[in-house]
Amino acid sequence: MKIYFAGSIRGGREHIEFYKKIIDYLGKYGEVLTEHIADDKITENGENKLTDSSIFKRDLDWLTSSDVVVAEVSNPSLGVGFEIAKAVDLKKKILCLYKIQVNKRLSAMIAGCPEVRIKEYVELGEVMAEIDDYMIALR
Ligand code: 6K6
Repeated sequence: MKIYFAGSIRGGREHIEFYKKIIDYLGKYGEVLTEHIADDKITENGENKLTDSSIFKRDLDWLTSSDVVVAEVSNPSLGVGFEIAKAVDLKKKILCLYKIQVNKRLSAMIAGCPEVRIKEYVELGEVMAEIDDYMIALR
């Protein structure tokens, strides 16, 4: 199974530790095409070797070839929102993971999207259990 993991980069990197653990766990179910999302060297305003247009093309090719999209949406990110909308158009299976935070709420355009499965969580153990249920149901 090819898994496209989406997580905030220029939107902010404060949840990167969650991205690492989720990507590791997803490895149980298939190939994660976008492991670099959890790379500490990719900072929100750091230099990138690739141009923006080559990142856009490469990521859309990966998204198109994926079987399932898992997005960590705790941090608002234009790129992740775009990828989710594109995944909906491409009729991908989509699981969104949102860490419950004081005085914050997930965008209604994600929370209200009928094609997206949303899991709101407090602890990572809940995420792992959700991934197990979701991935086993896809088999
Ligand atoms: C390095 C430093 C700044 O930017 C970079 C390299 N940028 C990216 N590399 C790989 N994927 C990217 C990059 N920028 C955006 N993406 C894609 O959009 C990823 O697949 C993420 O899921 C999503 C993040 O979007 P933003 O808007 O938070 O950057």
